[in-house]
Order: sequence, then C-alpha cells, then structure tokens
Amino acid sequence: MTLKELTSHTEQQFLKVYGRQPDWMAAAPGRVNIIGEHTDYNDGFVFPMAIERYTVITAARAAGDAKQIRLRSAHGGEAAVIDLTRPLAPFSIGTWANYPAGVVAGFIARGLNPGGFDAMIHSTVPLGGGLSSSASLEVATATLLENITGKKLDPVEKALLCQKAEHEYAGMPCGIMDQFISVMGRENHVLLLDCRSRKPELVPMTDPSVAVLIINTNVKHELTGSEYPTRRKQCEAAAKILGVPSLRDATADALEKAKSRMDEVVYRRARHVIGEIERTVHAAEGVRVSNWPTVGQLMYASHRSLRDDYEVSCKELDAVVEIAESIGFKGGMIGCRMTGGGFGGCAVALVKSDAVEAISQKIAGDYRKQTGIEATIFVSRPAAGATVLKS
Ligand code: GAF
Repeated sequence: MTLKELTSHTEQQFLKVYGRQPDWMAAAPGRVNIIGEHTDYNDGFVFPMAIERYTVITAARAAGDAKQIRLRSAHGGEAAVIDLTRPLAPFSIGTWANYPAGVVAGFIARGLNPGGFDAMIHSTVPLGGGLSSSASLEVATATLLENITGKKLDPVEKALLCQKAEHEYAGMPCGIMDQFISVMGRENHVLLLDCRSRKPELVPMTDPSVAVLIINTNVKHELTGSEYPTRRKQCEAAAKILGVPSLRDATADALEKAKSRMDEVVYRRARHVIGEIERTVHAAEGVRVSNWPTVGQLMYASHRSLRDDYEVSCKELDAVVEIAESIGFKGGMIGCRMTGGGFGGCAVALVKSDAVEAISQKIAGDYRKQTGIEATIFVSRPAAGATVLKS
C-alpha cells in the first residue's frame, strides 16, 4: 500500500467511525538499519534509512470540545482514552496506546496542550518486525501534535521527546536511532548518525543498480524483555572497566589489554560494539563511493558479530543470512545481516536490482524448506521522514 492509499484508507476509517472528516493528518515512516546495531546507546554511529512503510494518524477536534483524546486503531478494538483533566500516566504495560500517550505527555510537559481530539491510527510498518513500528507511531503522533498546537519542534528535540515517551511510557530503554531516522529520513538517502554529537549526515544512495531488500522472518522470540536492558548494562560495565565514558571511546587494543580483568561475556559484548562502530563508518564510506563488495562484507561481519558476540540473533535470522551468503556476489547478493534489536524480526540485504526477483524467490523457498515458515520479502527505497498530510 502506498502512503497515498494508506492515508486515504485511514481518512475513510475516520469518517466511518467518527462520522466526520478529519482536520489533521500526519505520517511517519518505519526504518531499516543498514549497519550499526546496538551502537546508538554506546554513543557510536548508526546507518539507518526510512522505509516506504508508514504510520498515519488522522484526527479532528473532539465533539463538544471534550477534554479527552480518543485513540483508535484501524485494526479495531476499544478506543484508548486520555483524560486531559487529570495528570497523565501510562496505560497498563504492553498497551499500544502508551506510545502516543507518552508523546502527548511530552508536549504537555512543554506547555503545549493539544486539547481534546479524536484520532484514527493505521500503519503498514509490520508490528514487532524490528522495523520501528513503535518509533513511527511516536513520531507520527508528535507530528500530528505539532500540527494541532501550531508549534513546530526542533527535529532533535522532537526525536528526543519521542525516545523519552518510549522510555517512560513503554518501559523500553531504547537508544536514539529509531526516532531520529523517522524524523530526519530523506528520500534516496541513508542517515549516518553520530549518536554522541547527534549530528546527522545524509549519505546519498541513488545507484539504480542496487536495491534494499527487507526479509521478515515472521518470528518474534518473546524473551523476558530484559535482554535489551541487560546488553546496555553489560556495555556500561565494559566501559567502566576500560575507564572510558562509553564504548565509543574504547579501542580494540585497549579491550584486548583489559580482557583478563573482564567477565568473558562482557568482553564479547564490548568487542561487538567497538568493531561495529568501526564497520559502520567504513560502510557509510563504501555507500558514498559505491564500493558495494566492501559494504557487503561489512554487513556479513556485522551479522556474525551480532550472532556470536552480542548474541541477539536467532536461528531464523541466521538461516536467512546463510541463504543470502550462499547466493554470493555473482548471484547479485551484495550483503545481508539481521537488522534492529534482534531475536527475530527482519534481515536487510543489499542486492543487485536486476536480481531482486530471483533472490526473493530463492530466499523465500529455502527459508520455507529450512524452517517451515513463510517469510515476507519486500524492497524499499530510502524514504522521507515524518510529514504533515493535512493541516
Ligand atoms: C532497537 C532500539 F530501539 C534502538 O535504539 C537500537 O538500539 C536498536 O534496537 C539496536 O541497534 O531498535
């Protein structure tokens, strides 16, 4: 579904459910990370691009100027209601409405009260697929609220507000990558983000002979939910032993020297992060000069490191990457790796454009044979960040 189709669909849903036309509409994209995984909360570099999958929100002033926000998902279900006459608080854990509610709270904390409104939300970003469906919902909400309050936030402040919503309302201590790319994405560009200075650099990716393929394993291994915060703590522990503010400041040499003073797992976590930061900078350079063989090798190295040292992959993601690697550069496969937080979700591959069809079929077929699961595979150009569709 294109953004235009999604918007029109969401508008119609709004009309059907609320009985009037929406006054405001906003959209924000999901993302795929080309390389730079689990580096954002270590002050490192990430290299994501926004994808042509979006969350759209349509809204209109609440009837009778009621002081409440009603949020509905186009998938149906009860409306989530935010009562603006009381102090805001998160809904119960795991409720999707926590993402927009946290963003509303961020606006109110800045003295920007949107007043009551009714909203309809629809998304083509696969939920729980590691393509930042939550960040796209937060950023779409923030864009809608900018529209309603008439106050445009600085892009960095907007992304940080959304990250805070995820920390405080969804209980996920994420880094800054997902919200930044959803705000700052640009068509035909990948974003090299320095997560320490928060300086974004847009790297053009316009080579028509190369396509970005996203392979959804359609598995999500529900772990305890403590894996991500545990990784963060292990990175902090490594930085402390190395005597640096964050792993961004550490070198591979320093890590080797400190190895005997470190728990083996903590050592491997740090080895991933230090190597991944370096790989990310090199890969961005490779994209800049269309050095595809190098970019591809860096992607495979990133996957191995995430699998063996950071231990956030899973057998389904490994299967996809192995199939990709077996296709080889000559078969049109440049490189492939898991993308996002891990434990399921998607892999990302760079492939020769003229091989997209054959490669998609090969991966789908072999993956089905090996796992019994149907993968969902699609191509995306680097897309634009959040936009106002109606104001
Ligand atoms: C998740 C987080 F939200 C990001 O901040 C990032 O850490 C990513 O996992 C791993 O690179 O998407």
